[in-house]
Amino acid sequence: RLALDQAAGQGTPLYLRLKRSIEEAIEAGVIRPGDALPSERDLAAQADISRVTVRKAVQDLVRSGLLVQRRGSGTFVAPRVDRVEQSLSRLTSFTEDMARRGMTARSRWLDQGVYPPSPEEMMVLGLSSREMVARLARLRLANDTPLAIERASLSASVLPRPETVDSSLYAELQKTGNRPVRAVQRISATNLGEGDAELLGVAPGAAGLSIERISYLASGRVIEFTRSVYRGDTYDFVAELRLSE
Ligand code: 16G
Repeated sequence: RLALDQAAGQGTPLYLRLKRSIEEAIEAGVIRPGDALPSERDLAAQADISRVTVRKAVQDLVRSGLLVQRRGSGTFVAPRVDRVEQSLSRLTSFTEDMARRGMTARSRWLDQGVYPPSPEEMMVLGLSSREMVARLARLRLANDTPLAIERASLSASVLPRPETVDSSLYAELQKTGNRPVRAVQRISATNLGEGDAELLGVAPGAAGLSIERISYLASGRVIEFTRSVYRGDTYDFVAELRLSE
């Protein structure tokens, strides 16, 4: 049961007082990350205020990222994630990175198909307009927490049936001797658009890291072109720097 915050002065607007009590309930662990919030109607009845006031408080908390709304299923306390530290000097796969931390990598597939290449894919992967490209787009989760959206493109000659990749792309490439041995990665700041934010369970406009990876085989041939967005609130990329001789 949520009551209006009593500590706040009587002059404090009702929606701010409700907001404060929801924040306190989360801080105190009364409602935990992942828990559903009572419905707008129930909250209004419990606190004896109007639904408009409840909506305003809830919207504010969604905007600040403390609550998340999932279309059709309601409002939830945003999952809390410890920050993950990722080395920038080793060429590893998401599955390996998570396993090393004792977490299970999971994927929700968004696309697994073969398409005619875009001009950019032709250029980066060195494809002609007659060749095809395999695209693998997925939401990547650690245990059950979404961390990133990855959109990979590979020549379809290397991966003719992308729908057969079920958990690890690099493990699949390894089988055919096509696992990359070198990659160039570009990281830039971004604000998450509505669609990506919803998939990642954060507020629209939240900070993200946009990452482009181009991976190479030992022969120098480009094998993978991947564009990803990582949640800015969960990832730290770490690199070791040395004084050059
Ligand atoms: C990493 C790579 C991604 C690669 C994936 C393979 C970054 C930014 N991206 O997430 O380019 O496709 O690993 O992981 O590090 P998988 O073998 O688990 O599918």
